[in-house]
Amino acid sequence: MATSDILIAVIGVTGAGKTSFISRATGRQDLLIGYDIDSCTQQVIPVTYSINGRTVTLIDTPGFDDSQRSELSILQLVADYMERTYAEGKLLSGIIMMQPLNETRLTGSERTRTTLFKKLLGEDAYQRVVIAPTMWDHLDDNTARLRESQRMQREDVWGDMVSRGAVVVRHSDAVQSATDIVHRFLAFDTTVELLVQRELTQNGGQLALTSAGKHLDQNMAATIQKLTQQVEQLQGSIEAAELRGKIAVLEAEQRMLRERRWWRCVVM
Ligand SMILES: Nc1nc2c(ncn2[C@@H]2O[C@H](COP(=O)(O)OP(=O)(O)OP(=O)(O)O)[C@@H](O)[C@H]2O)c(=O)[nH]1
Ligand SMILES: [Mg+2]
Repeated sequence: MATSDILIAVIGVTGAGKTSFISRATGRQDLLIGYDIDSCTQQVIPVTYSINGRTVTLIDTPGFDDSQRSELSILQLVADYMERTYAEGKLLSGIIMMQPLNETRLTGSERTRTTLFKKLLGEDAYQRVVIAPTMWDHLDDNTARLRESQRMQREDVWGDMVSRGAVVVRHSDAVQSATDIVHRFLAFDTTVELLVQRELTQNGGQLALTSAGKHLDQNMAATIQKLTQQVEQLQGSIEAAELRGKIAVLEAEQRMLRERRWWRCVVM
């Protein structure tokens, strides 16, 4: 679809620097940026501004790995917003996927989250993805390069995205860096559909039947299984009781994902 307005989704784990990036790009000082370990952005928030007479909207999203809300509620928020805007004919020009590089190792949680993002986007959208590593300002250049190339070489991280056209562009937390990244999308005069948008439209809005929903379901099942094994080993202890509580919460969420087709978060 041809477009004059530019719509860009900004996704990434909590604390990746999504809201800071949008603040740098737009000059907005009133956006809620996190200064402690708790995740900050709680809603999908579109921030609109103008570049050379063109309307640009950067869509801020709550980060997964949220310290206050479940992955399900965040996925539902993002999926709802994408489904609703898709139905209104507001399609994306592209996606900025932010990833902090400050972890010493490539963690299982980063790989799982990256897979969830890929399931949301779908392979056809990779050519419109800018992967923006952040938090490398405290690293020496060699370390930053090493962490980037490790992720680019692995198919289960950025490798498959890069081979299908995604580009990796470091963001330095500076205005110029944010502006340069946004300007990349101005060159596109067509839009892109996300896999989750197509799937939700085709299946009548059932998140559980989307690729991202199925991936989350599998993750929850694997976590429940792991916790159940731990409970068996810790029988009778206080820790076992705590783990049983976690299992009960996860099982309830899994039921919610599978059964409550009508369950929706309200997005203003
Ligand atoms: N060193 C460094 N700090 C950054 C960078 N970008 C953001 N920060 C800091 O990281 C913290 C989290 O930034 P946010 O912009 O709130 O992160 P977010 O991705 O919006 O997080 P959620 O809203 O929780 O999903 C803030 O203290 C920022 O000042 C960066 O590139 N380098
Ligand atoms: Mg934020």
